[in-house]
Amino acid sequence: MLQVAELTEIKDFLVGLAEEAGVIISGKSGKEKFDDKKNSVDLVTAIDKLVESIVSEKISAKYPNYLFIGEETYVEGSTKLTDAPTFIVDPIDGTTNFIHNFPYSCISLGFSVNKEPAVGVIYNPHLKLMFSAVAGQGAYLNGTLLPKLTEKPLTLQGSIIALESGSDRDGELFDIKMETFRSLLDKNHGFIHGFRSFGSAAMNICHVATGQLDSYWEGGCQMWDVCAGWVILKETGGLIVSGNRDKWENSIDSRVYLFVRGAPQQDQTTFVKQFWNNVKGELKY
Ligand code: LIP
Repeated sequence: MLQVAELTEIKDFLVGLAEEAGVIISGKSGKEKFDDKKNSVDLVTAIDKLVESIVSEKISAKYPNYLFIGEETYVEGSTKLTDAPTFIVDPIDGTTNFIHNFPYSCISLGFSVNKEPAVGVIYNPHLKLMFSAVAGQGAYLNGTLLPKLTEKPLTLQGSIIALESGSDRDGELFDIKMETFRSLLDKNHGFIHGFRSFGSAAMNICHVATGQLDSYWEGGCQMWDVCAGWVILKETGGLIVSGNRDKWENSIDSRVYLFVRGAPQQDQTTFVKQFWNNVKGELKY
């Protein structure tokens, strides 16, 4: 069992790494050629790979006994998340934003133990937003403790929710997402105040943690997109359930998520049930 002191040291180390990576990310934003991954809206640049390589090397040098999973070296069907202490890293979350020089790309540095996020650091170098958390020790934005939002009322209709199209743009997954979006906005169904789509899972989760967003729903993103934000959100009283109906338990590698800001527990429960009533099918990955 890792002690708080070691987890805090890991957090501090990751903050330094994030700042180093941030210089590269902000300096190269909007200037890089890109390649397709699974299709022409699932993109990667040489900087994604460079930042992951730098981060991986420094982490492995300092913590040789812990494992590393990164977006750009992950091998589908081969790389497995285990209970072992593991760094889970997205070198540039919001790569499409990075390519377009839209200031919502960030580095997301997570650390899990027994598959539970224990440390999270997310840094947006364009907006100079450094989010960090150690499980049980609070979440911070630029060194200031973020409040637990357990008294702030929450309703579905009165919410703004982050919704992402993701990179699956045809077939059943796409149809379920579009029909769910419509139902949430429809005056005769969710009639929510609105949706936002920042193109970065990690930043979406951070804005839910601060209460600026009330919730974020996505299927298809991965453990490296959510690991760091997971612990940051939990430290502000947030709730994380499946993005599919009636699944109150979730895991960082499920690929289907509903993140809900801190609020009175009954409000969170009612919100989740009402949200699930608008989900138009089961997202399977
Ligand atoms: C992105 C996620 C986002 C998702 C995008 C993409 P990346 O991660 O943060 O939530 O909608 O499709 O997966 O690829 O920029 O690291």
